[in-house]
Amino acid sequence: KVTDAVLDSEQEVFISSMNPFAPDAASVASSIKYHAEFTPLFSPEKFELPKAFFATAQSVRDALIMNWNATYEYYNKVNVKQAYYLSMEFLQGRALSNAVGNLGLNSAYGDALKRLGFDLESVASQEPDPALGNGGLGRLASCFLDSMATLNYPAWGYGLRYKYGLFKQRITKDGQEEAAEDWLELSNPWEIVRNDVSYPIKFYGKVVFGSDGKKRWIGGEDIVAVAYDVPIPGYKTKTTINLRLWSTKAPSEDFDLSSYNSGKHTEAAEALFNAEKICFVLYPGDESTEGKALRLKQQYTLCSASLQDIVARFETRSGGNVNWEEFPEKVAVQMNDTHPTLCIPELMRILMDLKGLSWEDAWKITQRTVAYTNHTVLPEALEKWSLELMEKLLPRHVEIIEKIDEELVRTIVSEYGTADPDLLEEKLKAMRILENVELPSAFADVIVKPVNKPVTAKDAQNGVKTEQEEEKTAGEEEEDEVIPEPTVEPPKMVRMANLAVVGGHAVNGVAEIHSEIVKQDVFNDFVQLWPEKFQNKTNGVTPRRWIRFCNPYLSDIITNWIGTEDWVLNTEKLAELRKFADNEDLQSEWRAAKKKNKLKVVSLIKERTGYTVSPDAMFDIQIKRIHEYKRQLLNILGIVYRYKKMKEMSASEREKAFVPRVCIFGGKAFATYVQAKRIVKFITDVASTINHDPEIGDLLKVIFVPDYNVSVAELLIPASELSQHISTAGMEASGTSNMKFSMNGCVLIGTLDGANVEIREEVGEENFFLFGAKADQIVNLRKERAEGKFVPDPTFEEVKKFVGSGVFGSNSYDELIGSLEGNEGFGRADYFLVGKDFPSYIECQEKVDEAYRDQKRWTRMSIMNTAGSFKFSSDRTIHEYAKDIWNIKQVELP
Ligand code: T68
Repeated sequence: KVTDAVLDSEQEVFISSMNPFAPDAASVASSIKYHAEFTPLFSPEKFELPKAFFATAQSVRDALIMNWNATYEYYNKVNVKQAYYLSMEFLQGRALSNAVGNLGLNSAYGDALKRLGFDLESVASQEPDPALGNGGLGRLASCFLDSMATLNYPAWGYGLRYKYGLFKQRITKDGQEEAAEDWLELSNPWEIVRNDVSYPIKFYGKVVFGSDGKKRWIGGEDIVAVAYDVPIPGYKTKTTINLRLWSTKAPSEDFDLSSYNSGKHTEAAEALFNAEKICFVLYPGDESTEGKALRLKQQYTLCSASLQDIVARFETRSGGNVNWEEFPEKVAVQMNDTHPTLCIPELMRILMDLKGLSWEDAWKITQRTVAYTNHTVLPEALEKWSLELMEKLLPRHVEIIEKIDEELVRTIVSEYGTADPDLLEEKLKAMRILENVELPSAFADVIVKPVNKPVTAKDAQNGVKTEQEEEKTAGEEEEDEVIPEPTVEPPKMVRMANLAVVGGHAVNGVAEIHSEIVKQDVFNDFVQLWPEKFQNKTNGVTPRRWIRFCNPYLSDIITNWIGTEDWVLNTEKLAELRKFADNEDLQSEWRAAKKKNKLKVVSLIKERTGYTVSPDAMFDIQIKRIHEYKRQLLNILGIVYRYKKMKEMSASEREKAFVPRVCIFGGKAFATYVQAKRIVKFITDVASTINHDPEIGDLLKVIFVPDYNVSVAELLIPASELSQHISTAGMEASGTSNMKFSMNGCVLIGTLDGANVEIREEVGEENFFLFGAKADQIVNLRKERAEGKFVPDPTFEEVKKFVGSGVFGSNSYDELIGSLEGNEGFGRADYFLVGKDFPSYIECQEKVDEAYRDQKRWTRMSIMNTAGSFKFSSDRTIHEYAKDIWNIKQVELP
């Protein structure tokens, strides 16, 4: 009889005989050759780079799978509490170097590939960059997975397997163009298709009472979610956790064979297409109703498949002895922003309708299980769904949401009473989950005043704003003249953030200042009710990918000077560099490493843009999504100002006055975000004029690196000397690239926003270039602008005029520059306060030049940044989530 013990011991023998920590180059080479031979993807005669990549990846995957199985088995055996990180985005970046590095197999794989006539770096660069995310939120999720595995936390990621990642960006003479990112074209060597792990997902249909008197959701459209598993190795540990991505397909019986045979091929396959299209793209356009429905289907698929899977695992591990009250002691679900908020009604539905629990029990369990992370305070980014759409697509969930809303109204009424109707009305308006929806009938006569202000037909056509939004943007637009008749009903909406706050046991922001704004502004009314729910968890990034692997030159220097490589796991050790900050030997090694990284970027720029830049100039970088609040426009206008000043000087004056700079931009603009696309176009126009101006030469170059992604960041960040984090104060929740830059010895220029505030505290204010208005001044500044009290600085007027003079081509940039005008013109009257911050930005940039001229001082600043960046490891962040929110313990595999 094969017992568990026999299985365990056999497995252990098997694992240790194939110890992934100790294979030599010869056995690795034979494993690569084996996979090359049996990889059916390429022609058998040739063994070229793409094939070398796939064969190497498959060989690494063997090692991963052993650890991954062992990890899963062990968690099953000890039945630990597990955390599940649900995210619509995981921005993983390439996996090969990361896996080889985490397994400690760099030299084995390096040597093996050398024997086969390749080098590891070129092989690794063959890997397509999986872009299943668009920016900070998705990359954070991936950094978290690395830390969870490294720290031996029992935790998994759940996401969607999009067929096409975030679009590929091309830069043409017209600006940004988007093309499909077919990252799966040659297949994904890291994933394991789990046809044995699939769940039914339902849309539409109706709710009926079953014979037992319980609600049932029946009919509608059925699809199937299939699991694709991606093993996630930790650094120097056997723990290998799982990222489970769902793909969608139609149930096999949905293929209409008789239609197909009668020649109606398209109709026969309609159900197939309908199911598969859910996972076609990340962020399908959602202007149309179909687009909105598709996005909602994506979110529901993630929530439903993941929760069915989690519940099934809980039941299995309970071994026929299920006690639902224990569910929150075995499961923690973290919702990465509001996109997975449907977890709340879905878990309620599963517990009540499928497992027979009462509302009260299901609600207690749900609340204790789920927690929510907020990543934005921008009102337009707080998700809302049309109630009408949701009712059609998810009728049972809407019933549950209505009941949650009703319970919330009960709580609010009992907290605030009815004595002050204005106060009660205000609270209900701010806190209810359902917006523009009458009060539940039980409360119909509690409130005398109508809860929702009627809007005019004209408003409705223009897209109705809530009062909350109206307050936020007050002063930006002239009040619309109120036309009395006819009035229409404002759209009924479901506010996902409110649902997430009500349904979860913890709500966290992602940097100290952001969590304060969340508490004092966005969710202030909820804080008064449940102060204990609100927390801060300052973001972090993995030091493995973001120093150790992307910057081997700097890593070796750090290890030599600190005397150990432990800093990769205990970043506090980086602080020891402080005592060598003025040491001339360290300084010259430090500069040499930076230079080597800059040389790599010189090649990248040549290859991607055709421009030649000097590695001796200062590399000044801003890479992030293109967004008005991130203020790439402030940066480029600063460059325009610098260029104008240069043109007014003689050659020798110019050289004395300015430090040579290569100003590098990278980032994608959302395809329908017109103003962001104008910014891209403007940057590339300015670049083209300046880069071709023979008078300027190497003194100033402007580069827009097309198709920015994780792999490009891994090259640019180590090479950067100055990095820009210049958002309008209060608008960037945290930022995480600021952390990566600081770790890699870049000096930051930035506003007091997001994690900049904490970075500056850690690295020292003398090692950070600060400028701009503070978050608590912004509201007043906007008001002043609106009232016409703002007097723009002459430098700002000068630069706008210069742009208008046509130096950068025939384009007028009216809409772009017009958006910066004070009180009239194109829309938002410099809502992001570019004009207000311009003079202090320019002044600060002069200080940057001055500091850079003194290379000793600059290198000291650079070292102090790396030394002071230790707090920003995602290991620290994950420990905090594990302790304060998930209540999970580290479990080391035997
Ligand atoms: C980012 N948010 C924050 N959102 O902007 C950034 N939003 O400050 C923070 O550091 C980071 O999250 C991690 O906390 C995003 O990246 C999105 O990408 C997004 C996507 C869909 C809808 C709304």
